[in-house]
Amino acid sequence: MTEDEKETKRERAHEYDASQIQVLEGLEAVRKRPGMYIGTTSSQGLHHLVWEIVDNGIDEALAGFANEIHVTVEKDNSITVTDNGRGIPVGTQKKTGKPALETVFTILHAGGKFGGGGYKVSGGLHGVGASVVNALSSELDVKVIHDGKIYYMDFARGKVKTPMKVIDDHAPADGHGTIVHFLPDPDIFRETTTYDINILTTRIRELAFLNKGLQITIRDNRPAEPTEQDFLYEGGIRHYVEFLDKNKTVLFPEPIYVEGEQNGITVEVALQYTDDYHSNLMTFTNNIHTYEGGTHEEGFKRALTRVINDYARKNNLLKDNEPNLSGEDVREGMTAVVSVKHPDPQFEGQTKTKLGNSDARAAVDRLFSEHFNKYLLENPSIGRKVVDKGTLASKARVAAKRAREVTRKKSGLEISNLPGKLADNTSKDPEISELFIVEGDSAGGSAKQGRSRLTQAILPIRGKILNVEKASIDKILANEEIRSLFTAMGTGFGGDFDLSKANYHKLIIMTDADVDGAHIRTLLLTLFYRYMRPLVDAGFVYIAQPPLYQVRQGKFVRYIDSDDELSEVLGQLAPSPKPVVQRYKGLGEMDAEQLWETTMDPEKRRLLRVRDEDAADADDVFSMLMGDQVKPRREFIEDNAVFVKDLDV
Ligand code: TSJ
Repeated sequence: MTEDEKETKRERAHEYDASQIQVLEGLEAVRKRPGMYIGTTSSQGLHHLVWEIVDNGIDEALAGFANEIHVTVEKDNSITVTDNGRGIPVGTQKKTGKPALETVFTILHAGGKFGGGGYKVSGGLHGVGASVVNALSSELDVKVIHDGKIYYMDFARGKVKTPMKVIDDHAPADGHGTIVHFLPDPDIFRETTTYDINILTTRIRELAFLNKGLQITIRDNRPAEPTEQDFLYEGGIRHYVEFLDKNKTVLFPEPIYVEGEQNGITVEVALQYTDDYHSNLMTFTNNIHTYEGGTHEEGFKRALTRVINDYARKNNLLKDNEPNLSGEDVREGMTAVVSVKHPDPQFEGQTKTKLGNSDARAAVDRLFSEHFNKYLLENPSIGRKVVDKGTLASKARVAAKRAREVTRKKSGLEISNLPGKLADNTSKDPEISELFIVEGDSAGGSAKQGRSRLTQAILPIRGKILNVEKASIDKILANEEIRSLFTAMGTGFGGDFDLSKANYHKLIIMTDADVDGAHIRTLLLTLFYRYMRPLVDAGFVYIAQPPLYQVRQGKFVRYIDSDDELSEVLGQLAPSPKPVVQRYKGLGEMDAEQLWETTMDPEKRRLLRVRDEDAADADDVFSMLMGDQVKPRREFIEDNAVFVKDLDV
C-alpha cells in the first residue's frame, strides 16, 4: 500500500467514524423526541409506522416497478410489509462505504431519495421514512431479493445488530422485492402496541383506490383463524366514489371519471350525484388526504360551477333573469374524489394538509372542465338532472335564508322567546347546564318533575322527528321540533354554528330502550351530526341509559340493564320473599322519582358519550340508516351504538 493509499484509508475510516456517530445521534434524537417525527406515540403514532414503511413500497409501485404490496399483522403485533419491486439497492455507497440498504434504515430522511434513483413522485406526509420506524422499533429486519440472492440485515432500536449479509444465493433468478419486518418498541409506544385491523384495512383500501392496478393485501395473523383481505381496483377512484355511495341512491349509473396529465402533474377526478342534500368531496395529493383542501380542490370546484352554469345557460335551463347557481348549489348531493400526484407538493395550513401549488389548480381545472363539458354534451339527460338538482338547491337556499332570519330573531334567551315545551333550568352557567331531549310527553312530564331544576332542562319531543338526511334545509327549518332544539341550544346551526354560544354543555338524548327509541335516537344523532357537528366533536352529546328492569325484594331495590344481569341478580337473592321483577317497556312507565334515580341523577346515572372518531364510518352509518335503500338497513343490526364508544359515569 502506498502512503497515499494509506492516507485515503485513514480518511475513510475517520469519515466512517464520523458518519457512524451522526447516525447514532440522529436516531437517538428520534427516540428522545418521537413526537417530532411521528406526531404522537399514541395508537395513531403506532399506525403511522406502518404507513411510513408502506409508502416506500407504494413509491416503488408509482415508479412502475411493483404491483403488489402485502401487509401482515403478526401474532406479537409486529408488522411485515413486502413488495415485489426491484429491492432496496444493496451496493456499497461511495460516501459512506456502506450498503445503501443500511443507509435507508439509519439515516434520517434517506427515503427513496438516495443515489440517482430518487422517485419522481413520493408519498409520505413527513417523508421521515424507514429510519424513523427503525429507531422506534425494538427489532427490525429486512430482506432484499435481487439477482438470485436474498440479502439480510437486522437492527435493534435503530442500531445495527447484523450487518448486511447474503443468506441465500440460490433464490429464483427472477425473484425480486423487499420484505421489512418490525416490532414497535413498547418503551416508546407506552399507551398501546396493539394494532387495530380496522384502521389498517380502511387506509389500505383507500391506498388501493388511489393507486389503480396496485394490489394490496392486509392479513391478520392474530386470530386463531387468520383473516386476509385483498384490494385491487383497476378503475381507481371511480370505485372509491361507488364505495362511498354504496348505500345511497345515485343519479346516474357510473361515476364521471377523468384522468390526465399537465406539466408533470397527474390528475384524477371521479364524481357522482346522489339524492342527498349534502356533499362529500375528498381530495388527495400523492396519496395524502388533504383535509384542508387547497389549490386542487379550488380548481375542481371552480370548474364544476363554471361548466354547469355554462351548460345550463346554453340549454336554456337557466333563464336570462335568473342568477347563476352557486358553488354550494351545484355540489349538493355530490360525491367526488380528486386525486393529484405532484412532483413537488407544497403542504400548507394548520395540519399541513392543504395543497399550495398553483399549477395544481390550473391542471385540475383544465383537465376536469374539458372532460366534464364534453360529458354533459354527450349525456344531455344527465346534464338536465344535474342542473335540476342545483336549481332546487338554489331555491331551498333562498327559502332557508328567510327561515334562518326568523330563527335568529327568536334566539334571544328571554323567557318569552323560548320554545313552547322547554322546561329550562334555573342556572345560566352552560358548564353545569344539561338539556335532556326526552321521547314522549309522559316521560317528559316525569322528567320535568323529577329533575334537578338548577342544572337540568327538559325538552320533550313527540315521536319521530324529521329525517334530516332526506329533507332540504328549508323543510328542516320549517320543523317546529328542530327549531325548538336549535333555539334552546343557542348555537345556530350548519355554517353559522357557534359552539361558544352553547347554553348547555351536555345534550342528553333520553329515549325508550326499544326499536322506536333507537330510531328516534338515530334521527337526533343525524341532526346533530349534519347540522351541529362541532357539538359532537366537542363531546357535548350523550345518550342516557335507562334500565330494563327493576328487581325488588322487601326493601332491596336494584335496577338492571340486561337479561344476563337479571338472571345473575335473581340467582344471588336470598330465598325468603319472592322477588318482584318489573320490566320497563318505556320511560313513560317510570314515575318521576324512578326516572331521576335510574337515569338522571348525576351521582348514579351512566351516560354514553357520543364520539365521532371516524367521520367516514359515521357518514356511512347515517346514510345507511336514513337513506332510501332498505336492504342494507335491514341487514344492519338494530343496535346502532357504533358511534357510541365511551362510557362516561
Ligand atoms: F416493502 C416495503 F414496503 F416494506 C418497503 C419497500 C420498505 C422500504 C423501506 C423500501 C421498499 C422499497 C424500496 N421497495 N423498493 C424499493 N426500491 C428502491 O429503493 C430502489 C431500487 C432500485 C433503484 C434503482 O435506481 O435501481 C432505486 C431505488 C430507490
